[in-house]
Amino acid sequence: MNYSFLKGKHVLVTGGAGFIGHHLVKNIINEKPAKLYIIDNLSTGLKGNIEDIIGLPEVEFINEDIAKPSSVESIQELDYIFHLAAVVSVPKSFEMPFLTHRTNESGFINMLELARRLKVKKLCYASSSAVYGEQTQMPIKETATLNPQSPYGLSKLLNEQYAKAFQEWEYIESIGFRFFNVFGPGQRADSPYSGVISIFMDRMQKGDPIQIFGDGEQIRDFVYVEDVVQALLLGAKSEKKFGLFNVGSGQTTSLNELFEVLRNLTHYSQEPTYQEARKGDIKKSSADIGLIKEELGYEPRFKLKEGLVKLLNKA
Ligand code: UD2
Repeated sequence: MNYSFLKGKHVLVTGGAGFIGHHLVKNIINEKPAKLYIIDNLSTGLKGNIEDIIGLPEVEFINEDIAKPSSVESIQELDYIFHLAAVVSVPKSFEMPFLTHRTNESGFINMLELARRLKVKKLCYASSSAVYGEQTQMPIKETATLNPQSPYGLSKLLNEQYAKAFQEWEYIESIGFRFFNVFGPGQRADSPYSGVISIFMDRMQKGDPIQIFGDGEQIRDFVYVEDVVQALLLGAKSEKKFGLFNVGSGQTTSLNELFEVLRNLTHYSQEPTYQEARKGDIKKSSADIGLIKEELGYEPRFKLKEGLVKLLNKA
């Protein structure tokens, strides 16, 4: 893909030390932007993810909380915002609804104000499949009736509504991406809030026991992180003034199937233990990716197994 539109531009990535963010930052740097700002308060992101990038003369790392207006005060010129900083876990959002609200909603409004102040060309931001909640029709299209079932899902829905309103009121152009289950290298495995693939992979490699919450028949669309980066960059490049798109692989896998694939890849010999489903856990989550393919030219490049092999080899 050609993302040379970023050459010589001023770009901000929030959450740039995080899982998706550091992959995005590496892709952006290759396009030779004039300036790349990275804001991250390192609450879940790791400075080590971007250590080599922080040293570059065109990069400015701002170790700040995105919900504070002061975090962006020093920025005086900007073409694109990629806003990924957020509380990203459904269980954590139940435990800490205020923190989720503050980070995800105040942080988003801070980005809208910044986009307005500096007349940014496009605000590309992480929404989530969590805006859908439990749905009956699979795969899920963007036109589905939204039904968030966690403080996290609610916060992302509010982001989308603000984005829509600010396009009408203030002419701010934005594209929101409803990420399904993103996986890949650099996703942390060391917290109960980590993604299931990173947890399973880590435990299998260490020979530790694995828990499956619920009956394991819940289905997910697991999308490789480089495909998510592709979607974000296509969004920034697009002429669309407003958009909301699913970002997935277009394929679904049950947790039991995932366990088997990973078990074979890692030669893990133990059986999982089944435990009660987690609060807010969605049974079926399957992405229809027709719209993003058609409108942005998105084409996922990694099937689940390929992505898992890359992850295993830490590509
Ligand atoms: C994903 C997103 C979340 C939000 C949500 C929307 C990730 C990491 N999280 O949450 O941000 O967008 O979708 O619905 O992509 N599980 C186990 N054992 C474990 C860990 C997890 O069985 O040790 C189960 C978990 O209960 C769930 C499934 O695996 O049914 C996937 O869990 P997850 O935390 O990776 O992602 P999910 O779908 O809850």
